[in-house]
Amino acid sequence: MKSRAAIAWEAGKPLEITEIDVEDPREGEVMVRLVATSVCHTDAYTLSGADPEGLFPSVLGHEGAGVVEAVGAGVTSVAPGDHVIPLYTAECGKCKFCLSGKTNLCQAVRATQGQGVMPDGSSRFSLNGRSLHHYMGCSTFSEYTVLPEVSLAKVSREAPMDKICLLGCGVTTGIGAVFNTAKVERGATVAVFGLGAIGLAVIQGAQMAGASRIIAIDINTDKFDMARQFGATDFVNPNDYNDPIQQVIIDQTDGGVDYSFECIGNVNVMRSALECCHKGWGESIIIGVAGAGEEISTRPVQLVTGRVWKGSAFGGVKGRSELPDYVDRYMKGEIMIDEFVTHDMPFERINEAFELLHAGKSIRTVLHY
Ligand code: NAD
Ligand code: AHE
Ligand code: ZN
Ligand code: ZN
Repeated sequence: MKSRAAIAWEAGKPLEITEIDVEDPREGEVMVRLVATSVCHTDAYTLSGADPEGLFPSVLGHEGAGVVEAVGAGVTSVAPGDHVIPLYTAECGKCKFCLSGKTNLCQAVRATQGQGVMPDGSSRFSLNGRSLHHYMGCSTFSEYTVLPEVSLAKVSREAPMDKICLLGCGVTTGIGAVFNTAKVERGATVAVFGLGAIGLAVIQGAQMAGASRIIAIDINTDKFDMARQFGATDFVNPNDYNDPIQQVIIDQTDGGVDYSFECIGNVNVMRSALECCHKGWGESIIIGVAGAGEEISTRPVQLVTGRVWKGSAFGGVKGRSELPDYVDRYMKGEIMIDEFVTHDMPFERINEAFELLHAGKSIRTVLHY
């Protein structure tokens, strides 16, 4: 199969739009025709060269939606014509992780996924005979892609793909982190660091959970209007203060917030996010992804005195069993997605989508195949 795709040849370089070859799905695999994809900051992070798992050349992209084109032997849960959302967090339902009831981090295909190949160790992508790596088990920056069956959520055919593609990462990650990881309760106070799609989705989740105060924090004040739309009640630009931002939040909240979320990927901000939590019970959730070699630190007394540091991947959501319901809730008007889409473009303009994200001018750019 020939497919339009954007190739990441090397770190820090724009993607090249070209036609690649995509092999048929093998046993347990599914070929999907993407209808829409968006660019998440994690794609930009990997393209920057900071991702220790980053491989080149590769076909990036992990926030998409499409239609099943063909299935390999033994595939039973989806069929051609089904509408699907690719999952970078698979759900096999059988591994130790899936059976634990404690995590969404299925490990069935995680090792090979990190090596940029399918579970059998080979790639389905090539250009002029040269093999290209897969990315996060999804590679949504190709019109046709191949995924393991366990990496697909089958969703309603009624839902617009150019919106529900955002449930493949950003929107689900933020809302899920609020409900599954932090378990924010009614009346709680919340601080959100970073107001991209992830931070805004956390704000949406916090409002749904009934938080009494939602403090939106960003150095780009253009993001505040959008944060207000999603339910933020307070707005803080750290650059307006001489004190460390954790002290500013502590002063504004009678000792600190009940929950904080780091949605940037900055290890210094992760520390601030922990330390602005209330003594005795405050919980800080790391969502942002930091580069190779970066480490977090704080004084142990911060934890000894009751603050809790947690992390969240894909919002703790089990994609195959839970994502169809997220789609249905969007269709019923219970989850806002449209508001995240600040730009729509043909797929060929994908490099502009990266530029807008880096410039802080977009929340999500949806690319149409
Ligand atoms: P984004 O670039 O759209 O948003 C980041 C925001 O942080 C921007 O508004 C920016 O102005 C702000 N920011 C940057 N430095 C800041 C600082 N020092 N203080 C306050 N604000 C600052 O990114 P996004 O797509 O929303 O992704 C956010 C992070 O979440 C990234 O690190 C991404 O890799 C990560 N992510 C993690 C998961 C997961 O499952 N854990 C899922 C998706 C994305
Ligand atoms: N490859 C990176 C890890 C990046 C990371 O933490 N990814 C998140 C999803 S980001 C989506 O935008 C995740 O799901 N992590 C769980 C996992 O298994 O990687 C690195 O630093 O090695
Ligand atoms: Zn993402
Ligand atoms: Zn599993």
